[in-house]
Amino acid sequence: MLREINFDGIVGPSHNYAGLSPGNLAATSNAGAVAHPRAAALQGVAKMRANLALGLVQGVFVPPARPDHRWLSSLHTDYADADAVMKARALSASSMWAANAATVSPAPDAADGRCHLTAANLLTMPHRSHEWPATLAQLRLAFADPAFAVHDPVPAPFGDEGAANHMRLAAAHDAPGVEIFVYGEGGGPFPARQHVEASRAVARAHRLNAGRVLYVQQSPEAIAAGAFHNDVVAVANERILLTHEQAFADRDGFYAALRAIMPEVEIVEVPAADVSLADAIGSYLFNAQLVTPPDGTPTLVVPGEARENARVWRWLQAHLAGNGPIRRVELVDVRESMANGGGPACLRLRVVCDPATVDPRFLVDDAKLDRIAAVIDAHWPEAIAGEAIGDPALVAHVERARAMLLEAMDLRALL
Ligand code: SUG
Repeated sequence: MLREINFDGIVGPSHNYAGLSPGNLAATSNAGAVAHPRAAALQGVAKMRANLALGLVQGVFVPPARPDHRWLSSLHTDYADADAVMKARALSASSMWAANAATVSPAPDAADGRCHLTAANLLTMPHRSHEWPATLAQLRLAFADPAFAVHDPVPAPFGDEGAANHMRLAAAHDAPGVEIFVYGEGGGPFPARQHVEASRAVARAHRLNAGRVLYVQQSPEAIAAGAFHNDVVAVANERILLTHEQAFADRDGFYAALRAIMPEVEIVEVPAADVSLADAIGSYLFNAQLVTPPDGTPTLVVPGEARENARVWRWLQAHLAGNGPIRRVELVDVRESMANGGGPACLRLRVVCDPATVDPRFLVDDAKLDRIAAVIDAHWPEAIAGEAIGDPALVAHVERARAMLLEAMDLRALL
C-alpha cells in the first residue's frame, strides 16, 4: 500500500551559523551566532516523534561526512590550508534540509509505474553544491528496490534545489497527481536558485504525463523578500494548496491552469493584507508540513515562530474557526534550524511509496529514535561558535560523532 513517508535529515554534528546563503535572510542575519548542534538535532528528533504521534510513517537521512575532504581535495586544497569561508563551506551541515535532497515523483504519476527520485545539484550556493554525491549514495541505498528509479542530478549550469520547488496535488496520495515545478527568474539582489531547464529535465527523467505538469514562475518580489525557495511561500498536500497571494509571478494564470487539470483543488490563498511577505518569511507559516494523518484531518505542522507573529496566528485561528480546508494546527520547535532559514518543511523529503520497499535502516519508530537521540546526546557538540570552525579538535569531534551514528544505525556502508 502506498503511504506518504517524511524523511527528515538528522541535523549533523557540525551545525553552525556561517551566513553562507545570500537571499536567505535568517541565515545571513545570524552569521557568526553560536549554534547548538546537540539541541538542534534533538529538536529534529522531537519533530519526528510528533509526526509519529500523528500516525505518520517516518524516515531519516543521515548527515554526510563533514568537513567534505573529497570536495576540498577536488579543489586541490585541504581543511588546514583552506581559507575561513572555504572551511565553513566544507563543514556545513546544510544537508539537514532534506527538502533540497531530491525531487520525488510517486509511482502513480510516472509512465513506468516506478517512484522516481532525482538528486538535486544545489549548484547555486557553493556550500550546498557538494552535497549531492553523498545524497545520491544514500538515495541509492535507501531506495534500491526496483519500485524506485534514482537519477543523477541535472548537470550544470541548470540549478536544481529539489522538492523545495516542487508541489504535488492529487485526490489522494496513491492517485495520479498534478506536479507543479516552481522556478525563478529575477529576484532583485538575490539569485533565483531553481532554473526551469532543470525542472523540465527532472520531469522528463520521471516520465511524467506532460498534460499533468505545470511550470510556474515564482514571483520576483517573493525572492527579493527572502523566499529563496517556493516552500517558504506555498505548500501543497492532496487536494489543498496553501499559498501566499504573492508567491507566483502570474497567480491567476497558474490557478486557472491548475483548476483546468484538477477541478477539485482547494486553493487556500493568504492575502498580503492579512499576512505580508515579510510576516510569511519571518514566521515560516508556509514552511509547514501539510499532512494527512490516518483519521483524514488535514493538519498543518508549523514552527513555534508562527504563533509568535500575531498576524500569522490570527490568520490561522480565523481559518480554523471558519471551517477552512485545514482542520488542525500543530506547533513544533525547530528554532536552531529556523535560525538558518530551515523550517519544518525544509527538514523533510516526502516520498509516496510502499514502506515495505524502503531499506528499513532508513525508517524509524520511537524506539529507534531513542537510540538516535542517545548517540546525539553523547556525541554531538553542545555549541559551535564562529571562531571554532577552523579548530582541528572540532573537526575530530564532528567526525567521531557521525561515525558513532552510522555505527548505531548499521549504516557503515555510508562511512
Ligand atoms: O539553502 N540554509 C539553507 C536553508 C534551506 C531551507 N530549505 C528549504 N526552504 N527547503 C539554504 O539557504 C544556511 C547555512 C549557513 O549559512 O551556514 C543554509 O544553507
